[in-house]
Amino acid sequence: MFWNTKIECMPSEELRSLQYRELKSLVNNLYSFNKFYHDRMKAENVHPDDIACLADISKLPFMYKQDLRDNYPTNMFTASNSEVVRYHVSSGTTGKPTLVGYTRNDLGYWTEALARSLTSVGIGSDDTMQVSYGYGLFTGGLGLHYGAEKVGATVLPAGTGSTERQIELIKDLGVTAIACTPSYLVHIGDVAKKMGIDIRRDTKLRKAVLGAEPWSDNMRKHIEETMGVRAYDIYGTSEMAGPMFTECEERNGIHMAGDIVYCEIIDPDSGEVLEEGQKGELVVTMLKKEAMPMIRYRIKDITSIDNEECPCGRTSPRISRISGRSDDMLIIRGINVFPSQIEYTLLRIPQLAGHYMIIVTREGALDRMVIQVEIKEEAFSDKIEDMNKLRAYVEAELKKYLNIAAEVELKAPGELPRFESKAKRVIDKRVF
Ligand code: DLL
Repeated sequence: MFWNTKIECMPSEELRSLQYRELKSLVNNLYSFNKFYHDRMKAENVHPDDIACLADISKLPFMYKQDLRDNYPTNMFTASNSEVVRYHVSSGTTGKPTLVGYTRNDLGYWTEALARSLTSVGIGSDDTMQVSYGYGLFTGGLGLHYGAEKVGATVLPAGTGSTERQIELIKDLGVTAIACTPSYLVHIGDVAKKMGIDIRRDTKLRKAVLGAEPWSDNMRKHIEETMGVRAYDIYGTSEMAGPMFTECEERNGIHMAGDIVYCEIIDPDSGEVLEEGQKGELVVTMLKKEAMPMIRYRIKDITSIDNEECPCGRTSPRISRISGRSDDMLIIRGINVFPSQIEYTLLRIPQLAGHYMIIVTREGALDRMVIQVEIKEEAFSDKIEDMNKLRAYVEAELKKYLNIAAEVELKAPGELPRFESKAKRVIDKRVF
């Protein structure tokens, strides 16, 4: 099912020439009318005339989150206050927040992107969709709300929190689809079980649109097997607009609508553009943004790109699931490891539940990593030797697949923190 067949299935050649035209006019406009972009291009000795084909985009300078911070709140805006109709604010972990502004058209194509995405996973007017992302400054709630309304779904704006009430609503209102973080859905599953509600048997919930944090294929399997819900990955960042793009039914990568965004993958160290299929840092150019343009914005998420037409018929490039952020990568005694790889390895082990924490400390010159992970109710045993055996097995698996020595602490069901919005599973206490 397509929302906008003409664009979604546009022949690749045509799509690329559309992208080039959009890029060219964007660069011309910004060079002429925007001080930030003009100065940045001048400093790098690039002129709009140097952009003679799509690949020439690599001549343009990168943009960084720091640019948004330095120009906080509105110095990078290219629309006047009377044209801006919405703000969202991303809190971030350090420094000033970043402010994102939207014109009416910006809200329009954001919603269009979500309408295409939801349609591609089979969510439409027959669905009742519970939006359990945060509403407010975070983009998740309002973004999915508008997208779901656009496709005609009945929207339940649940937001985060009051989990028991959310579960009652899922049951009472016949909710068929939910949008939330993967970690929150796992929590919903656990709480439902405690309430004596079997999501698969007692509710109509069948689809979940999960994102805003990295999650692994094994987390997907865990969710699908325990709850009977088909889970789809949704991706986006507040600088792009918010949540925007999902996998289709094929689930072989996230479709990055080519008329809205142009994606590149670069080597994080050298900044060189990498070949299709190679893993690196995602760089996006938003082709339609009005209030706050983004050219070659370095998101820092690690992924790869696939330009092959998808069996679903869509021609937009696809990115592989995000393996983490380049700045979230842990270096433990010289070995690079992403938290999502740890998750993947843990959730291969059937006795373990989807709740874990990674704690890194430094003792003397040595890094120490402790992984706390909950055991499933049915796998929990009072016998110390059983638990020791399982612990040793988990440690050996981590060593085998990731080549890291980690100490594992097994936790009883319910012992570790639960997250309603983005999970914060890594505590790195090292001082660099
Ligand atoms: O998290 C937007 C969003 C809301 C996406 C709801 C999906 C669903 P930010 O708060 O700006 O925006 O955070 C963006 O979150 O750079 C990634 O590191 C991470 N992220 C978002 N979606 C995924 C995903 C929203 N599907 C940052 N897989 C991004 C992995 C994700 N990481």
